[in-house]
Amino acid sequence: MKKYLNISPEVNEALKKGKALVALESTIISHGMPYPKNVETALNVEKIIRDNGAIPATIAILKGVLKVGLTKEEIEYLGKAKNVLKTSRRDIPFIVSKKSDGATTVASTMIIASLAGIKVFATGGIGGVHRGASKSFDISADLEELSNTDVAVVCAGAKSILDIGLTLEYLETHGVPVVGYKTEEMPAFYTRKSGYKVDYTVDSPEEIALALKAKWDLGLKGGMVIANPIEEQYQMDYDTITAAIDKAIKEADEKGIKGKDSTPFLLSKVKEITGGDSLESNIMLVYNNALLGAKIAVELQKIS
Ligand code: PSU
Ligand code: MN
Repeated sequence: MKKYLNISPEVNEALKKGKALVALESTIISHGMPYPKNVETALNVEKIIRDNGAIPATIAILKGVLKVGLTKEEIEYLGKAKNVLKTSRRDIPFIVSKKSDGATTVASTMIIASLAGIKVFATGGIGGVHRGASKSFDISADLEELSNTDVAVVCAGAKSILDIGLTLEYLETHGVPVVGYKTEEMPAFYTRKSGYKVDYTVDSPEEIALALKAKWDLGLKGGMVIANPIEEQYQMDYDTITAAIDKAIKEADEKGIKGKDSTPFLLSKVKEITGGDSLESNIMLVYNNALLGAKIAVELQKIS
């Protein structure tokens, strides 16, 4: 394992001393937001986590090495690079063997976090069952990972580029709890409402930590989706975002965009159509998730 995994000195020390840690993904940097906002956001997220008593561990694959805890320079590099590959579970073997650079998705970040011993991960949104999946079979590997790998994922729900109802069904089948933080409704990333209910509502980070401990103590493998709605003042107008997403999906269909290109294409189209408003909401919800992730990591550390 040592040959493949490189843990930064700071993260290593935190692991040794039993400090709270929060993993962070890198596809959000390379494919989720434009430069320089992506780098600025990634660095602010790390600061929020530190300010709330935990150590951040941004994860990526650089020259074939699984890196846990990127330096500022490495984050800057990923933010600017054009040839970094979006890396999910199936891509890891080749990114490693070819010594390439890979930005990690939710799925691969969970895998690497778990290898390092990190249990809490904060991001923006998870992948899910795409609209029209009954024909395309496009279901994100993130969902399969959530059913297998013991890492809790704090997100702002799932974007309605996905079929949120089918995503929840899939998670139920695979035994992944979907928990709403101070909400009974599954948030839809840019908006607090989706029309779908979460399985459980929790009102404190401590409650989440207790449920995670129980799950893993009992050997119930897999993660948990902690759905943390975007703050009221930053959410987008429901009709505006719905129209933008519908338009983006139509364009993707017309252009025949499929597979791993689908999510990045839809994200950037929505951003373009909303004239950057969606980017501002996106950034604010990531900060909100970083804050909650740090609090959960601190609570989990107290009881483990
Ligand atoms: N959803 C977002 N923003 C993102 C992603 C999803 O709102 O940046 C990224 C994450 O890295 C996620 C990946 O793991 O897209 C899912 O891609 P796919 O649907 O191809 O599995
Ligand atoms: Mn897909």
